[in-house]
Amino acid sequence: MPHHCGFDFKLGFIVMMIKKSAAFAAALVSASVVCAHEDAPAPRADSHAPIGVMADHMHKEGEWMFSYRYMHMAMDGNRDGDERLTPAETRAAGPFMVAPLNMDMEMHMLGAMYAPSDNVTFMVMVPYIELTMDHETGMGGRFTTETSGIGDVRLAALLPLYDYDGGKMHTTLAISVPTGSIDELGNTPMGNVQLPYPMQLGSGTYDFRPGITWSKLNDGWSWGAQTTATIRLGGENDRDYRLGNALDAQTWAAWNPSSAISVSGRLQWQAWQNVEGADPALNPMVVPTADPNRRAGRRTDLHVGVNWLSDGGHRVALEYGVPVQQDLEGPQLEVDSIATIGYQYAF
Ligand SMILES: [Cu+2]
Repeated sequence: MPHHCGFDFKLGFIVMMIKKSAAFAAALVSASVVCAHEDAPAPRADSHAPIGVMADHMHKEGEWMFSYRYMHMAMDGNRDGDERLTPAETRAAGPFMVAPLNMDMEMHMLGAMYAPSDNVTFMVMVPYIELTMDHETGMGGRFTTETSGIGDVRLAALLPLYDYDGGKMHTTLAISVPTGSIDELGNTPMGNVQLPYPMQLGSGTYDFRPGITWSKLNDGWSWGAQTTATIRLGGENDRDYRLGNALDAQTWAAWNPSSAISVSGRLQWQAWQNVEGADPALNPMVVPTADPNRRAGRRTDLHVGVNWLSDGGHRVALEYGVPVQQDLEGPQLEVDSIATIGYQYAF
């Protein structure tokens, strides 16, 4: 009997050791999986910025990421400076024959990221844009113009500047390629004519978009900040104009009650200049959107968002924002809301 017990004990011990080493092996495997991911030591929903932020993170060597975003910006009513204008006041400001009433901007954006090494992450973003604008003439007639198609494709390299103890900084060097059409026509009371600047799908110029991003993961929460410039390269585009340069600065904070969910707040400030030159096919006396000197503005938006991270590198995120300040060299249509939904898969 004692012998039997000893034998049982030995067998039990061996089984226990096998179980332990299996657990140890499993721990090693999961540790190496975690180490291979960009979010070492453990994946967190807030290791990516709110979904409205682009080029916010780098990847580790050999990692890929594919993403899809749907963005909707709703613009309703006109504004000059920070004063709201009725359609009649908008026409009187020129005077113009036509006032824009509202505009919907929808964008489907496909993105890919790949890191050939820890020292560079490449990114490509391809937008598909759908624009709709409603107008009112001085006689009270209404009409709608619509355009859709591929926008300007963006190519970027993200380069690390700093990575220590959850704090990271990288620079983004991006070029926007003029793949979007600037020859979009639409049916108006004046016939099938060239549409004004905000209804075109691209800039018509190569644009340099340098940026810097900071982020810091803390226990249970994180923050980040990013600033990006848009600099139109070369001279005018094929239609004898160039869109204004732009500057963007933003900061966000995210709270994660669990590693799978984070809730964020984000404040974004943007400023952009007027159009230089002019499309000779556009008459600025007709509608304010055709006037190159009524395009500039500054705006601050406040966004709230949610990121959800599942096992296997799938992320789903939502963000919704409204302007808290808007100053336009108008009359110009004012922004009322910005909504973004996105899906990201990293492996
Ligand atoms: Cu990524």
